[in-house]
Amino acid sequence: MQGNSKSMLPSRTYIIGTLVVFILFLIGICIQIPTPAAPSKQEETNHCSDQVTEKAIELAHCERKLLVKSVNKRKMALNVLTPWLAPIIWDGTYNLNILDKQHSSTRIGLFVFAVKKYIRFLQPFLESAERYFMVGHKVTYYVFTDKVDEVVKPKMADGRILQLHNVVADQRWQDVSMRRMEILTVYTKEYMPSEIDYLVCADVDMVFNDHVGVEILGDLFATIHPVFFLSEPQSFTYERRPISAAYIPYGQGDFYYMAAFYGGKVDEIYKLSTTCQNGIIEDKKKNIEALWQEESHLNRYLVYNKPTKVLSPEYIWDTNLPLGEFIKKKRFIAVHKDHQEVRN
Ligand code: 4YA
Ligand code: UDP
Ligand code: MN
Repeated sequence: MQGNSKSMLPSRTYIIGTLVVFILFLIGICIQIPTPAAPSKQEETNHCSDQVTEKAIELAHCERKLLVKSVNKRKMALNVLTPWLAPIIWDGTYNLNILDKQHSSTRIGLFVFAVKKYIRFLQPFLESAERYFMVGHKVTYYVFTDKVDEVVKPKMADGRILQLHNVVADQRWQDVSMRRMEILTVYTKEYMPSEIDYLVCADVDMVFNDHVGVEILGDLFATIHPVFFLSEPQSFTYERRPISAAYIPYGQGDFYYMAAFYGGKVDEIYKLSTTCQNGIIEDKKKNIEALWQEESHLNRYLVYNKPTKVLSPEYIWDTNLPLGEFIKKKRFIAVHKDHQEVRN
């Protein structure tokens, strides 16, 4: 028994020998494979920020993913790219650090009308813009009003300019709203080219409620209407009468865009406003008006001139709307108003 078991155990010399060979083998590996250099500070930071970005994207996509799962509707607006490969900007789809650096010398205009009773919306609009709109960038506010004397200038950060301009007060609210296109044709041609790079056009009856920055900028961008972002195109409220210059046939059009927030490079907004204004004039000659005034013309323009960037309903929201729990950042929200009262 003893002899047997002894013969099965390896001898001490054998064990030591194996160990020596193994150690030599390890040393060999260490010599052959150079140890990887420790990551540089820059690499470490990049790696770290990649991880943070991934996490942020994961969290930000959560609401959108839930929405994708829980509604049985058209989901095109929930994608992050349009069929023509323009980005759709949802929270978490962009890296602001990179974009802010790219735009360190970009000059941005914010165009807004505050005519007649809508002057009451101007102060909260501008104050909220100081807090959330293009913070840290060069901004010029282009305010058009019939009440220049009543404008309360907000406390503005460095690099921000307020321009006040007089504009006629049309009687009908529809005409006030459409007048914006005419003014745009003039300013994007005569003044803005030497003053700004990008122009953002907004309704005044809104407030910025969360970050709105350079992630929105592109040659031509527009915002998906928060009421129609899950709707089928046949229910979009496009102008459907072929007689109007804003006519969009059934079967065409990708999104219903809202005229309360859109923009682009100055020369792009010159082209856009000129086309829309010509359409408005053509319709007026025929004694017709598009269903949603300049918004109808804007939508027609964008069917045939696809925006290079599309903003999700995060960029125009109304807290009266359903599904708000899925919209993580409500960046620009409607101020609730008595339509009848303010328009009279
Ligand atoms: C505007 O929306 C405002 O007049 C509304 O008060 C609201 O803020 C809306 O925008 C988001 O078809 C509780 C929401 C009821 C929404 C009704 C539909 C209207 O849609 C139209 C196009 C125009 O875009 C109007 O501007 C828009 O109403
Ligand atoms: N507007 C204005 N005075 C008016 C009517 C309209 O200044 O009497 C401007 C204002 O900038 C407003 C925009 O035109 O935000 C569009 O009109 P409104 O906001 O009433 O349209 P809605 O968003 O309710 O469809
Ligand atoms: Mn409005």
